[in-house]
Amino acid sequence: MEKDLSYLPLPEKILNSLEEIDKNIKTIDRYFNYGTAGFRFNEDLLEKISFRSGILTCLLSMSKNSLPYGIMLTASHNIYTDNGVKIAGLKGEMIDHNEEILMEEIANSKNLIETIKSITQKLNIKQHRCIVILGNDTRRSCQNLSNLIIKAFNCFNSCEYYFYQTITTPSLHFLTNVSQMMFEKIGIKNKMIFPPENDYWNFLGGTFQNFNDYYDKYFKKENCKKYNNELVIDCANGLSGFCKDKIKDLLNKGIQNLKVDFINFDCENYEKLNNNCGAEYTHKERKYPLNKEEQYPNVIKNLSFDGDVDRIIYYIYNKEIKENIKLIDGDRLIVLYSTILNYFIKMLSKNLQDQFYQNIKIGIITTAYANGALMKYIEENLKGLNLDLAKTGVKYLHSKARNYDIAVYFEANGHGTIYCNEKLIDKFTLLSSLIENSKDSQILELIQKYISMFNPSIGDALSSLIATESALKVLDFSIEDVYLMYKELPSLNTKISVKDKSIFKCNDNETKLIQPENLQIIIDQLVSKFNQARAFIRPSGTEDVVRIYTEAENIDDAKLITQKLVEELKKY
Ligand code: G16
Repeated sequence: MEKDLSYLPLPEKILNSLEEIDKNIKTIDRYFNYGTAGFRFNEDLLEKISFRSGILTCLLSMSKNSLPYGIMLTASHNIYTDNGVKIAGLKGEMIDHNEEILMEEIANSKNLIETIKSITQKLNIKQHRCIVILGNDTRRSCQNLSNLIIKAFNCFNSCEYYFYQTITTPSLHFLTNVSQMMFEKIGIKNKMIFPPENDYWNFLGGTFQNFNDYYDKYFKKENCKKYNNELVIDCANGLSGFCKDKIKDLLNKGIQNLKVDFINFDCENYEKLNNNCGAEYTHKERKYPLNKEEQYPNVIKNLSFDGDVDRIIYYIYNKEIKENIKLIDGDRLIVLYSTILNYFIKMLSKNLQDQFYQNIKIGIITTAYANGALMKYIEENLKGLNLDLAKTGVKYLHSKARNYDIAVYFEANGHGTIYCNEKLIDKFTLLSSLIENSKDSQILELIQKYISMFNPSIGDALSSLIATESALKVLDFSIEDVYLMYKELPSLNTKISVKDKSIFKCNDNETKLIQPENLQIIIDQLVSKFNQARAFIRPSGTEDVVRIYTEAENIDDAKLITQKLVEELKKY
């Protein structure tokens, strides 16, 4: 970045007060990196990072002419003793790579004042008004860490902030986006008015109801026969437990006869968070979460959220199956959403259908964790949709999604959304101009109403929930029908601790290790001995572990490959 001398330095008084607070916070001697989903460490390591993240978020807002930014305190799927700081930037999306670099610079600075001065210059800050919102999950360390962030806000004379307190991660991203729209509407000269949290719930409830009412009015022919209208939600003892009544109300808005019950909703006993329950547990262990079998043994359709409600994993209950349970994971959600989009598009008259596929570029984005059978299914059944692989982390999938008009992006772990490009509205207008009959216009409207249920900023488990239930109802699918759409290859997800995970470096889409080179040679030789086998190793960006993914023609082969790789990793 070129030096620009026209920036406006922060007054010494502010710098001194920031330094005064900072020096009283315990310094930890290690490097902190902004990982897959922000800074994520044990709660004891996060005090300085939180305070300094508060400072940088203010500077980022200043650099964008006071555009509101957001901070979320959460460690999502991690153990209750961890926590994390994640920043929501433009449009409520994850911050960009340059902003992440500044986050690391300030978090690791040995001379805070000098670093702030240099960042102020790099960002070419020309005014000091900043607007920030803050939210946190249900962890015990949130109160202390949020206080530290607020201390940072209070050091700036012209900081306007709103603290939403306990709130889900996707809603904080959503509200950052709404705050930015609000700010632009109010005009830079006026005092900021922050959107209430209810704007988020109204968005979900409104779009859910709107889609289902419209479908029932213009398209519904007969009552559902296969749709399961009983659902049990596992709250991971986290944020969805905190807002379970709102979730119940939300579901009633779109599908009145859906009977919903909750398990694992105790978010007051901290140590229960994600413990033998939640989306990460169900997905990785492939076991029923705690209390499911005891409390609701007769309900077939179930789902688990993760701690901060950005991931969702459906599972099918069958009392005969105790291990390797049947999941509707992110892979299968991709198939379901692509299927319903295709189903709507195919309802259009032939000419408009062709125009749709020609003008609107639809993509499917996933990661190396996607099952080999999903890739095959897309190739064979969803022709015309482009498939793209990204690195783990929704921020990477989201950035690839920008290359499409509509992108269905999901990680196998249940984190994702349907992204729509800004140009999509113009493209729909173009298609509308070609319409010759009113049915086509209703179908285009229906498609738009369907995709409007998805959180535009980030993966959101509640958006996925209402979009899944709507799709199941429209297609009149039982949850088993989704599972039977393709036969997955048996796979295993394993994690192990190593001395230093930073020595493991991957290629762009994380399918191979670049370093240690000989370990990749071992993986290649090993998988070549088995049918349809694939394996990769990558360092986690949210936990202090290395992850192993293995898939093969049968589970015994997958277990054997995993076992050998675990042995190899013990050498590191
Ligand atoms: C976060 C990210 C996800 C990622 C997951 C695991 O999820 O948002 O995109 O898949 O971590 O990442 P890693 O394998 O690098 O540890 P969450 O739900 O914990 O925020």
